[in-house]
Formats: sequence, C-alpha cells, structure tokens
Amino acid sequence: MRISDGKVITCSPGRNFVILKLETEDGVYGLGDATVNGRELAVASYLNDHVIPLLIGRDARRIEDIWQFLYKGAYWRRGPVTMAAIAAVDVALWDIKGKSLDAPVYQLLGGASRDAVMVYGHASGETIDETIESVGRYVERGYRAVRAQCTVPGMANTYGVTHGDAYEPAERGLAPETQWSSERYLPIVPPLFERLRAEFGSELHLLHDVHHRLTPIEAARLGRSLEPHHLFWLEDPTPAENQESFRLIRQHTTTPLAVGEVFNSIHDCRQLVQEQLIDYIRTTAVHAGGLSHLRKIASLAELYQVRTGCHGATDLSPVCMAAALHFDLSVHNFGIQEYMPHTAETDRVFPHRYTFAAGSMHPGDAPGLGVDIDEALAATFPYQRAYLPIARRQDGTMHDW
Ligand code: GCO
Ligand code: MG
Repeated sequence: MRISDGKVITCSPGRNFVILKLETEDGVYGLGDATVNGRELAVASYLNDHVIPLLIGRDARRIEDIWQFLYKGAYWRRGPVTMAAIAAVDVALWDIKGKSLDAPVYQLLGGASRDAVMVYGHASGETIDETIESVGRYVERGYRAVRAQCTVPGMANTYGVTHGDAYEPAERGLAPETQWSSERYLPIVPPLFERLRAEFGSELHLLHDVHHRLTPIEAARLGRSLEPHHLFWLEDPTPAENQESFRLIRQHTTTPLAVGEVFNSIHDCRQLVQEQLIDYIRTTAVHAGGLSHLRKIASLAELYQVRTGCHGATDLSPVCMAAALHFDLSVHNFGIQEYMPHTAETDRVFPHRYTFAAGSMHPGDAPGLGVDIDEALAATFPYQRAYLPIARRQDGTMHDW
C-alpha cells in the first residue's frame, strides 16, 4: 500500500485551512489538517517542498515509522510548523488505515471508552447580563459545559467575546491591535461566575479562558477568588513557556487549571504534567504531532491523573475535529472537548459524519475519520491573508494576546 501522491489544499470557506490529502496506489486517500492560524503558508510550503517528496513510494501502513522518520529525519525538531506538518501526515495515514480496514479510527485506537464525548460551547456577552443570557442559550441547546467570557469594561474587542455564534479569532488583512488591562479585567471575573452559579446551579460545568494574559501572582489571586464558584477549569492563566511559574499558582489555589493549546510536543507538557501543576492538557491532533503523538501525551498524563481537553476552536478544521473526536472517544483519561461550530461554508466544503446531541459529540462509524473534502467547492474559496489580533497595554507596551 504505497503512497502515490500528496497534495496540499489551502482554502478559505469563512477562514483559512491547510489540508493534506495523501493517496495510495490502491486508490485509498486520507486527509490531515495542517492549519496554523495566521502562519498557514509556512506549513503548506514545509509539506509541499520538504515532506511530500519524501513520502512518495513509502508504505502507508507504517504510521509510527513514518512519524519517526519525519521527526528524527528533520534534525531540527519540534516547533509549530514542523509538528503541524507531521501531524497532517500522521492523521491522513490513520484515515487511510481506517478506510483500508473498513473501521472507524476510534476502533483502531482501542475502541470506545465511553458512549459519547462531552463538549463545551463558547458563551459571551458585552455585560454580565448578556453573558448569562448567552450561557442560557447553550443550556437550552443541551450543553452541560459552557465557557463564559465577558467584555472588560472600556476594552473594545475583548478576547473571546463575539457577536453571534460564529466566533472567529483571526481577521482578514493585517493584524488588528486590541488593548489590554489586567487591572480592569481582574475585578469582573469573580462577579461573573458568582452570578452564573446563582443562575444555573451547581451542576453546569463552567469554564473560563484567561488566554495567557496574567502574571503568575495575578493568576493565583484570580484562581483563589473563583474557588467558591468551582469552575471546571481556568485556562491558560499565564504564558507557559516558563512552566515553573505554575508552581506559584498551584500553591495558592485549588481552581483546576488547563494548559497546552499552543504546545506542540510531549516535551512541552512534561513538567506541568509530572509535577501535577495542571489538571487538563489541551493539546490536539494538528498542533501536537497528530494522533500518534497525542496518544503518547495522554498516556503520560494518565499516570498523573491529568485529563485531556482538546483544543477545538474554529481554526481547527473539521478534519482535526473528527480526529480529536476519535481520540476523545477512545482515550481512557478524557476530560472534555472544546466545540466551536464552523461556518455553513466550511461544513459544506468538509462533509462529515460527526454529530452533536445533548451536549455530547460522536465521531460516527464511517471507515477512517468520517470526513471528506469537496475540492471543487474548496477551490471557490481561495486562501486570504489573515492574522490573529495582537494586544497592547494602555501605555502601548506589547502584551500576550
Ligand atoms: C480557545 C483558544 C482559541 C485561540 C485560537 C487561536 O481556547 O479556543 O484560546 O480561541 O485563540 O485557537 O487561533
Ligand atoms: Mg484557549
């Protein structure tokens, strides 16, 4: 079962995606997601110019060997571009294996460990009242877990606040500038969750994303002040390059922590997991080396009772979403899956078999990943340059977005 062709498809049905399609001489093909939001074409070039030529003629069944070949063979290892490219190959090969064995990928990963996968949706509002209404709409749709974000007074374009359901962090054109003030942000979060608990009772899982904005001691203070409202998790409280800073947060609060959407290797997760500084690891298939590498991260995490919480924003294509759901359904230490529905155009370009019902999702039982691409339709949505916003403090200093 030799790989006979590889093609990179860049398209923009509402937002940019980079998809790898690998074909075998037997006529079976597989898809992998290679989208790195705001830096898409770097991965497209890495695949086209450096990876696809190496794949032609290789046995598509040897997934682990091809993974190691691309990782060790690059010499310069890791990093988001390299790991997203390896991920795309890996996920496409799992798709091919599933199709050739007539089995959904989750069956190849050990079979279902649960009936369905609990997901969380994204609620937000300009005010606390609006955010409560937004959470209520998710509850009405059956969600049992909701992330809540609220505009920081005086800060237009606060991270995570949307108008309508199709929240999209990247914007076409050049990177927009937003403002940030931790002083204004910190006081609004505890009253938001106090009101949400009063409104929705203790069973609804509530989540919040700090998006790397606070210092460790500010994060510790926020975590402690949220303890009475028992969040499911507080996400990315501080940038995680310096993982020791999580020791400080952990010393001060029992609010559960989730980190890792920007990680791309098990080595990025190692200290946080082994020192039990976090409760949920957020890596997902595209940015962390594909299903093969994600399974290793989850196995490491399982030893320390850290559970998975795969990133699932709109910049992760339906191909990645499907891969994540096969992983989530099978992995023992699953925690939760993020779910931001894609635009109608994206759903049309990527017909898929995964479904949502009663706050949970299922990848479906089609062979492989259960997701396809309509290439002719994709071609009608050409790539458009787009960037994530940047953030500056009120005196103009660059801040983590
Ligand atoms: C999340 C994330 C996203 C990221 C986005 C960047 O928790 O969903 O923080 O909203 O900002 O994926 O491309
Ligand atoms: Mg996040």
